[in-house]
Amino acid sequence: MKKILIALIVAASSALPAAAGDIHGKVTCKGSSTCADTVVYVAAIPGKTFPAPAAHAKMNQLNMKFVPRILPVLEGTTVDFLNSDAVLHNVFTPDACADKFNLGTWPKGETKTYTFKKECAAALLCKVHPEMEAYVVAVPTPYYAQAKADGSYQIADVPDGSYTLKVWHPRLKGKEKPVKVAGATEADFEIAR
Ligand SMILES: [Cu+2]
Repeated sequence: MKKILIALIVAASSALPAAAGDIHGKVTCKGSSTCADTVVYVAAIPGKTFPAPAAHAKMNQLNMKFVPRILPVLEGTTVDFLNSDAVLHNVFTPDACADKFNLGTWPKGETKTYTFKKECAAALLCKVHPEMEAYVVAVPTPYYAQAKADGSYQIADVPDGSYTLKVWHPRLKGKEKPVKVAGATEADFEIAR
C-alpha cells in the first residue's frame, strides 16, 4: 500500500510543471551616476548545463560607438560584430578569457563573428578610436539581467532552488550573494570601487 502511495505521489509531482519565480531587486552603485552597466546573474544551476544558443547576439559599430555598450550573453553564444560606419574600425579585446581576439578591420555593412566559449567579461576596444569601449559579458546560465539606470533589475523564470547570485560592473565591485528562489525572490546589492 505504501509503495503504491509513493508511486502515486511521484507520478503526480512529475506531472506538475517545475516551480519557478523571478529574482528582482536593486543595485546601489557607489561612485557612479548610473547603474546601467551592471549585470546580475545566477552563477550555476546544479546539475544543469545550457547548450549554446543557435541565435547570434549582435554588437554594432555605429556613429563611432559600440552599440550596445554592455552585451550580456549565455556562454557559447556567437556574437556578430557589424560595422555600420563608413570608417574602418579594428575591434579587439585584451582579455585572455576571449583569446585576446583581434578581428581586424572590415567594411561597412559587413560582419565578423566571435564565439564566447567560457565565462568572460571581455572589454571591446578599437585600435583606431581609443574612445570606443564596450563589454561582452558571457555568463554560465541563461538567468541574467542588465540593471536599469536606477539599479533595478529582474531575472525572469528562475527554477526554484538555492543558488549564488553574482554582480558584475566594469569598474565597481560587489560581493556575490546566496539566494533561495521559491517564487518571487528579492536580492539587493551594493557595489563600489
Ligand atoms: Cu573604431
